[in-house]
Amino acid sequence: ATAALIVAIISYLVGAIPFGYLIPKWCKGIDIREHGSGNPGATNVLRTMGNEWGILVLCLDLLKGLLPVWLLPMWLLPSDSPAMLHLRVLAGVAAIVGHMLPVYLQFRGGKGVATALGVVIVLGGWGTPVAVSMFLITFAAWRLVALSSMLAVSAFAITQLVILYPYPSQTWSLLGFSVAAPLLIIYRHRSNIVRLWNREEERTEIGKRSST
Ligand code: NKO
Repeated sequence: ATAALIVAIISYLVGAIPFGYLIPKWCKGIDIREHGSGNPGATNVLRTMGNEWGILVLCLDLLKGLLPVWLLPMWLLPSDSPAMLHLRVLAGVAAIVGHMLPVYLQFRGGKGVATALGVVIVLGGWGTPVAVSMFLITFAAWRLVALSSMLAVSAFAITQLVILYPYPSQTWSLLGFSVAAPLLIIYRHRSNIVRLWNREEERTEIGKRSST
């Protein structure tokens, strides 16, 4: 129980580091909240500052999910502990919630896609390659990052459900995560859903830069 509390707090604080806000502020003096979609995420940084900056934020936000899930449970539990999976899931949820609701930014954070990708790279399972493939194929077709993100997390949830459902007693935490994280991420995209519905969502062209 103590290990769980330590993991939850540290993962939250790591997830809450708002790289999508800090990188534009530190490197160019830009307040990302006043540009593009206003979202402090990789897509909006790419849209506002260019490809290389977007990729930098993507990598940093991904590490916020990957490192806590990978390292903290490994340090705190013996490697054969049956609680390992549950502690990893807890770390993942805390990091994603930290990204979405960061203390450092009055709880106005990002949408959690890049951080969730970092989490599921460690948690593993077939959902991850399926989600990444779904993202790449639909992005190639439509260039709408928010739509591709929502389709990717939906594909993740469905794949994980189909694969884990026969083993509910060992994998209940991962099963719960696999449904809850995509729902949270889609909920964070509600402004994008309205724009997509009204055909106002901006397409993201890799290589071009919109007005700053
Ligand atoms: O500014 O509102 P915006 O257009 O920026 O941004 C919408 C966008 C916000 O997300 C991001 C991060 C972009 C990351 C792109 C790489 C995603 C690769 C595949 C994701 C699979 C995740 C699976 C997680 C399962 C829980 O959407």
